[in-house]
Amino acid sequence: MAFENIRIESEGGVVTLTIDRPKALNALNTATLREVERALAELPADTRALIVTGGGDKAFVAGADIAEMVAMSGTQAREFGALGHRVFATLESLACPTIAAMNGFALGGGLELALACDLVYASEKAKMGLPEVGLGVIPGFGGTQRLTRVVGKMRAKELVFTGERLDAAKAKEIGLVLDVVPADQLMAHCKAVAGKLLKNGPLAIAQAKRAIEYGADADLRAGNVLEQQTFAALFGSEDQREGMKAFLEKRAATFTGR
Ligand code: DAK
Repeated sequence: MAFENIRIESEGGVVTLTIDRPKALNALNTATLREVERALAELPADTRALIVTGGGDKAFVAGADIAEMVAMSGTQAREFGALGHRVFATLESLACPTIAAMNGFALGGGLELALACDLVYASEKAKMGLPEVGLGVIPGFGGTQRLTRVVGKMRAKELVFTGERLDAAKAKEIGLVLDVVPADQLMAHCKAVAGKLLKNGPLAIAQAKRAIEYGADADLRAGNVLEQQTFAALFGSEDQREGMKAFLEKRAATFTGR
């Protein structure tokens, strides 16, 4: 698959998707979002983890593309917003875990992209925020919703109303990123996390992700029903038999994802 604005690399079940328009600090325009959409639809069947990062040495993603948005009509903005929402929802719904390796500026749509990933790790030089109100608009790719669910309503309001840019340490303090690592160790760190996931049953991780994702937006009783169903759904799978047999036989499990 040929792409102009992104790169896809795959190694041992870990796919790395790099938004790669360093001249525009990896800003998301329609063409880039369409390429991400296509890449997600065409992920290799054996993908066990996806790492999302930015090309060049400055930015993860500096936002939606302001040069493309400046002259949009309301109808075009609706289409652009729908595309972004669709792509980020697809990313969020992947069965495999997704990791944002936030290697620099993650502003506007860039932070929204990270927020659609399961786990976010930042380099020490990452800077993030939702500065859209300074451009006369509001976050349009899910930022008002996903940020609120991660950091709470009041902190989300502060960040969206002020458009303030946080450094990585402050972002970690408020739970917006999991860990902060030196820039030259970020990818190794994310790959090491992916390596830990690879040892576990992919079907189990997929069901756990589903229970947490859907359960987080449900009331406790509905969430617990969902957990019971996803738990039961794993029984009878080859992975469940293999995982438990391997424990009893005191050996490492070999999971097939079936
Ligand atoms: N869009 C387009 N180009 C961008 C860009 C962006 N978001 N960010 C940077 N660039 C371009 C710059 O224009 C510059 O291009 P040239 O002048 O070289 O042609 C190049 O990248 C390098 O940027 P700088 O020269 O500015 O680099 P600096 O190191 O000086 O500054 C910076 C880095 C990240 C602080 C600065 O570039 C910056 O402030 N960038 C804009 C950040 C930003 O405001 N991001 C939020 C974008 S708004 C919606 C849908 C979506 C959204 C809203 C509504 N609807 C459907 C309604 C989402 C909105 C956003 O994400």
